[in-house]
Amino acid sequence: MNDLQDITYDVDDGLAWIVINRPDRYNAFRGRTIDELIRAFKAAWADPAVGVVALTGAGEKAFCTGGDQKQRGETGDYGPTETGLFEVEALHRLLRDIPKPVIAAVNGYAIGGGHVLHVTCDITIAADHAKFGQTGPKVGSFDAGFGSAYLARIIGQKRAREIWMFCRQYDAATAERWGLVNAVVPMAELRSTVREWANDALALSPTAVKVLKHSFNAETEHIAGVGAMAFDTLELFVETEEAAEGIAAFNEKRPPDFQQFR
Ligand code: S0N
Repeated sequence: MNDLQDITYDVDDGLAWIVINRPDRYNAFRGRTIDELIRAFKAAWADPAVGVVALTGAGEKAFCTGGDQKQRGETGDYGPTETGLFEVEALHRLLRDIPKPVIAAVNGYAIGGGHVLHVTCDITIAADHAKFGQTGPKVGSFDAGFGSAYLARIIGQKRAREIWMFCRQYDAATAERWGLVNAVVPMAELRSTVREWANDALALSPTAVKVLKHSFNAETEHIAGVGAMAFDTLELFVETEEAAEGIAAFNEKRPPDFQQFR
């Protein structure tokens, strides 16, 4: 993998590490980041030397804080991409479809579209300082596909609705209690813990694991249809003054004022 700017990709003894490498933006993604993530996950899928994939963020502040709000404030979109499309929905599909376990190693904030990324991974292992939450209704966006409906399958309707309707942040202990993460460890042990989990998975029959992953997916596959409609709706919504108020408020470091849109 060459020409990577926003991520790094390394394979270590059967485990592919994909690292979102934009720490000055708290590992928020732009269009290019999504393109590179898609390339990396496809490379891991195609490589017979890879049996498990880990997704994490650079540094200790953030796993990923979703769409790059500074970029969005400047240009109204997430910047140029290879195809002209902003392919975050395709990335969600790929995280589900790649027939190998994907572990989110949450090394800090998993917020907004970054929270959706860990939700879509098979397993989440979090550092004990990690924070979780959605911000869409605060910043003029939403993920009404896997980010909400699949989230509710994982932690239940009441808690999923709380996350999206109140936009609070939750610590790692709460996330573990809710079943949103599989394990919580000190930051210093995050990578080694992922390595141990990967070793256990790498010892198993890849075909059995592949078929099991497809079976787990099948039960929630219909959410992709709702998600497609939701992303179409989001494209229209982000053009509105209501959405613009959310982005402007974040970039001006003030609370949004949505009163006139009620
Ligand atoms: C993570 C938070 C809670 C951290 O707060 P804290 O500790 O107070 O630090 P800050 O001072 O706020 O942040 C430190 C520096 O990092 C920058 N930064 C943080 N997050 C982002 C970001 N997402 N984009 C760009 N920069 C970011 C800060 O600006 C700050 O920099 P300096 O020091 O230079 O000021 C807090 O930072 C926070 O709440 N962040 C924003 C989280 C957020 O709202 N993310 C976006 C949520 N929405 C999405 O992800 C949806 C995108 C999407 O999927 C989509 C899909 C398809 C079609 C359209 C869309 C769409 O949305 O348009």
